[in-house]
Amino acid sequence: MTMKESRNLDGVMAAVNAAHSIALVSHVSPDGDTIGSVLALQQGFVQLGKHVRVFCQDRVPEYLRFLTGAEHYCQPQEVGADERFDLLMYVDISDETRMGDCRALEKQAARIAQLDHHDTNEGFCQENCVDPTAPACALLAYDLLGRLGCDITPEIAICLAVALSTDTAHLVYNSTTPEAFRVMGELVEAGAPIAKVYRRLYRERPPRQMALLTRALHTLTYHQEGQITSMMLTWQDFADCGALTEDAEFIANYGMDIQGACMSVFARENEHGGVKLSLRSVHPWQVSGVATRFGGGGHPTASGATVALPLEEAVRQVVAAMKEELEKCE
Ligand SMILES: [Mn+2]
Repeated sequence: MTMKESRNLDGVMAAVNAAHSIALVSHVSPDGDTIGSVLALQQGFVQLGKHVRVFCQDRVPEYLRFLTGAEHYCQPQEVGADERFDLLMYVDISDETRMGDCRALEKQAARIAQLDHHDTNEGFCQENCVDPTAPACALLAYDLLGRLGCDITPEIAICLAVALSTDTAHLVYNSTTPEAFRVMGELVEAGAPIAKVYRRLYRERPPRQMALLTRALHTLTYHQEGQITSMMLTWQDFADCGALTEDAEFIANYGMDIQGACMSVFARENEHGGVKLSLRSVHPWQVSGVATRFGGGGHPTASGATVALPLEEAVRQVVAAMKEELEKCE
């Protein structure tokens, strides 16, 4: 099967065409792909004369607030009880927990559709375009906008470039397809300033994030002769650094930046007392199975879960599960 054949946008496209009022939803703890794709779709749908609102349970992280339209995000509680949407569209939402409180919007929507690229997605909407061969939802959003005849303005191009870049680490992950490079080329042509996007997303950081990174690296532990690495942060670390949960997102990848590492876990306490786990692996090792065991999900080499365990116990259990995965592969 070619990539294009596995991506059927017809149902979603018809649903968009038939709708006047559309609600777009980003996932909880939003990343660049879910935010950039939603904001690009919003601007494109507005060109078509649609009335569009964008939702996320959580706040847009600071590093994404420069994107056009980011200030329009609402929380689901801000919707009036009598407000109706012709179409509710989930974007980059792997399962029925990832929209969080936005799920409440379903009862005010006539139709529900989704664009997603997680291979754990079971197609829980009426119209599903789920393409696990796409390294980012941005490619589906770009495809959809093109087919709807929308103009890719420089503002839309930046949103999509950010979305594509964040899920591929600026086109370097193993998941990066030739299509991703082609689309990025077209986005650059449409006005996306790619060097600026790179510096903004990956190089410049507020001092509080550097302080968190320093603390996390202090906890770096090697298991199984360094094939598994772990790092952790307590909620007190966040408080001491004046940081928020979202400030730690970038740290997960450091666990894989060590020679010989096959899998890594980065665990941090959240303000509710739970522990958020970010799991990473290098191909061919997979962490999505481990994430599923802890009630989470995601991509084969980048997954996550949230557990109600003490921090150190959470790490111990995940490392034990990773050991089992390693043994399976050997
Ligand atoms: Mn994504």
